[in-house]
Order: sequence, then C-alpha cells, then structure tokens
Amino acid sequence: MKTKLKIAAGVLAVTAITVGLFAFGNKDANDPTKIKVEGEMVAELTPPPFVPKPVGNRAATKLIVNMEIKEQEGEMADGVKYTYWTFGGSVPGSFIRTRIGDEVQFHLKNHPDNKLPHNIDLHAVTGPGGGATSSLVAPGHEKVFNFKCLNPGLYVYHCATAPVGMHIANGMYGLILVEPEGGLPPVDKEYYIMQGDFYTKGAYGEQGSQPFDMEKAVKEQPDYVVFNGKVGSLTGDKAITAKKGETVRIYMGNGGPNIVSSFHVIGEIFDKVHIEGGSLINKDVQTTLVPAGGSAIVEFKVDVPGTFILVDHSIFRAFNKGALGMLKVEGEQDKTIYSGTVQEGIYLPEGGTIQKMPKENGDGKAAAAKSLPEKIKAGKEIYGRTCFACHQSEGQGIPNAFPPLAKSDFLNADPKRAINAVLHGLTGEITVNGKKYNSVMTSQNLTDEEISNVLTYVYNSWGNNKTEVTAAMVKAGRSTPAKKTKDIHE
Ligand code: HEC
Ligand SMILES: [Cu+2]
Repeated sequence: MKTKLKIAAGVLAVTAITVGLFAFGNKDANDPTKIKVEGEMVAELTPPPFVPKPVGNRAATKLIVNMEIKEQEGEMADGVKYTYWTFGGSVPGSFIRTRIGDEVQFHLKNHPDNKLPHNIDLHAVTGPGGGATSSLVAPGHEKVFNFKCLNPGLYVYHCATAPVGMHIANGMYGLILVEPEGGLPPVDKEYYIMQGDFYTKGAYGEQGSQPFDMEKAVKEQPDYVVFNGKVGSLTGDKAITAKKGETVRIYMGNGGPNIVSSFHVIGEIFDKVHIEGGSLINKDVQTTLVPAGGSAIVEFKVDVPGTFILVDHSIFRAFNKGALGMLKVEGEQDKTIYSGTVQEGIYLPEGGTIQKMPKENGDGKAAAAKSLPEKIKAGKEIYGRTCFACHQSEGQGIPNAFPPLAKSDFLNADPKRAINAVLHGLTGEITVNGKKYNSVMTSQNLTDEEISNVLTYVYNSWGNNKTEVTAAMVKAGRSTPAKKTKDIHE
C-alpha cells in the first residue's frame, strides 16, 4: 500500500512537470497533428521592426504565405553601399505570424531580376531541410510547399542554398512565430528585431560599394554587427517607442551567420524571457543569449521615461560595429523608481561623507581661478580619461561612428550646444564638417569645472577657435538644456 501511494505521488509529480512544460500551449499542444483547420487566409507579412496582428483566438487555418526574394542594393551605414539578398525586400525578411495547427501553403517567388537561385529553411517546419529540399527556386520562378505548425515558438528562417553562409551573410533570414492556441498574452507594443554580422572588403565605415568578403566570413571577423540589417536602423527617428506604463514585447532573432548575441537593453530588466524562443519562461533577466539561427522573446514593462539603448553586450560590437538601437519611452518622471543625480560633490575618504562643492569650482580648493594654460592642462588630462576613447587622441574621431572634434564646424559654431552635449548627452542626426552622424553620446558625469576645462582644451586644440569655456557657462547649461540635446539617462 505504501509503495503504491509513492508511485501515485510520483506520477502526479511527472504530470505536473509535463503540464508546466506545456504552459505555452494547452491540451491541443499535446497532439497538434490532430488540430483541424477551418477556411483559408492570406498571411499578413511585415518588414522589421513591425509585426503582423496577433492571432488572438482564431481557429487554425490554411495560411497562404506569399514570399518574394529580392536581391537589392541598400546602405549598411552612411555612404556604405551593400547588395543585400532579401526575403520580401528587407533585412531581416518579412515577419510571418501563424498559430499552432495552421497548415501553411508557402509560395516562394524568386524575382526575375535576381541573379541566383535561392530556397528557404524554416526552423518551424517538421520535414526535410525545413522546406529547403522542396523550395529551390530559380530567378523568375515560384515554388510551393505545405507544412503544418506543430510546435509553438519563435523560429528563424533562412536561405540554405550553397554557399549557405554567403546567402545568410547577405541578409537571407527572418522570423516566423507560431502562437499557442488562444495566442500569446496581449501586450501594448510588439517589435521585430534581428541581429546579423556582415563582412565587407573594406573596413567598418569605408565608403562606396562594398562587396562581401568570404575570407573574413570564414575567419568570423565581421566588420559590422547590426540590428535589422544596417547601422542606425533603430536609432534617432527610427527608434522603437512606448509610453510609460506600457508592456513591450520584442521578438528577437539572430541570423548570424556566425556571431552569438548577448542581447541587453540598457536601463531595463526583462520581466520575462521565452528562452531560445521556446516555451520555457525565465523571469527577471538582464541579458539573454540569442544563438545564431535562434531567437528569444523578451517582455518588459517600461516604468520610467527616457531613451533606452538596445545592445549586443559583447560591447565593442555595440559601439564599434553598429549593434545599437534605441527604445524611446515617453511619460512623466517617477523619482521613486529613478531619481537622476540628487547630489554631487567631492568624496573625501577621511571626511566621511559627500561634501558640497564651493561654487564654480570643482576641485574643492579655494576659489583661485585657473589661468588659461592651467585650464588647458587640466582639460587635457580629463580628455585623456573621458573623451579619448571615442573622439580619439587628436580629436579626429572615427568615420561613421564618432564625429571629429578637430576643426569641427559643429563645435565651433556654438559653445552652448557643445556644453549641452557633454552635460546632457547627444542623440539624433547631426552634421559635422559635411558628414552625417546619427548615434549616441551619453551624458558625461563631470563637474562644471571639469567640463569647462575639457571643452577649453578642445577649443584650444587641433585648429579650433580658441573659445574659453567657463564653469559659469556650464552651470547655466545645466539648468537650461538646449533643443538639439537629450539626456539619455532621464
Ligand atoms: C562613448 C563615446 C563618446 C564619448 C566618451 C564622448 N563622446 Fe562626444 N560624441 C559621441 C558621439 C557618438 C557623438 C555624436 C552624437 C550624435 O550623433 O548625435 C558625439 C558628439 C560630440 C560633440 C558634437 C559633435 C562634434 O563633433 O563637434 C561634441 C562637442 C562632443 N561630442 C564632445 C565630447 C567631449 C568633450 C567628450 C568628453 C568629455 C565626449 N564628447 C565624450 C561619442 C562620445
Ligand atoms: Cu539564397
């Protein structure tokens, strides 16, 4: 009798685990092959960062997907042209939204202007090659095949025509979502993002038409690691948006071909992550790993306004190879969640606590004002530890990433604007010496005195106009942020 009870308890425990594992779906998920389809419809397809309407509680159906392959020139970065191979005209390709039990009738069309044959391998397909063996299609032709969606989850699709790596490296990947019965729980905003690594003959930012570089691809040394096919696809005006209090869901994929993503949103915590795009949900996650040829669904509520930066936290990729996007959240501040700087002063270990700074003097010494050469000397030291990494030793910047401070018309035209950039950070498109930049400079955590010194150093170096910036000018800028700047930490 005792043993029987034990066995019963064991069976119960196993059942509980099984039910837990199928939390994504419901009882039908236990035998999805038996789900009957009703009627037919043409699938809505969307380019990134958008996704089609949720399936809601519609019945499983015969879903017709019309996917057109296009080989077309695009821009990898400002002034950098690249010939992409695409599913539906975008990188990543069109988002496909299905539900469990759907019978998908897939029409793969290869545009007559294309030069190469292609096919498609959908990771959501149960069948040889994920569809690739049935879909190889020459330019000017169409192939049709059918499959049933048996497993809920977020799946990558990609071209699998030899050389496979090259087809993927040129942008031939996208996401297909299979929703559980009844759909995923509703959220306020949904977005579609995919990371990819690109290999060009020229180095990062080298201008003109850039061909694919097979050698770099084999060595896994990408020049670009980007979201949605290009540098800046999700920054400035193209940032994704939400309002304070809304829930955001990101369908995050990684096309590779080589590089694994450490996906992270600076200043946010993922409340939920569907690990690897499957049914298991992890909670309270800072960074989620998205494998090449894999995905994750991340969800979070935005509680405070500001600009949140999306990155691959393998961080050189974010700041030097392009893997950087933005989520702009509008709404009222909530100082109980994030205060901003509430006090600023000199830290003296012996003195114990923070001390208030004397007015207009950041170094804590009595207020004897520095001479111009002293300011320049102090500023040079601050430049070396603060600005150098991005703007470089001679203020020359890095093409397409960090604007020059040497002979910068932007800098020389308006000291107030420069002060604001350092105080509050700078985002959005600017033009420096005829070149466009659309990136992010974070606000620099420096005192008024330090900012006045570093900018005085910059203005008195590399052919700039020798403006002397005083701590009083910086202080004025602190209370009145200029228009073209945004404090990305607020
Ligand atoms: C993490 C990299 C980074 C650091 C550190 C940084 N900047 Fe910037 N800075 C940028 C970027 C990126 C832009 C362009 C922002 C945009 O596109 O809107 C920029 C723009 C500027 C501009 C206006 C454009 C120009 O070229 O004249 C000034 C002035 C400037 N920075 C000064 C500084 C100073 C002074 C420091 C150090 C106190 C500093 N920056 C530190 C990245 C950085
Ligand atoms: Cu292809």
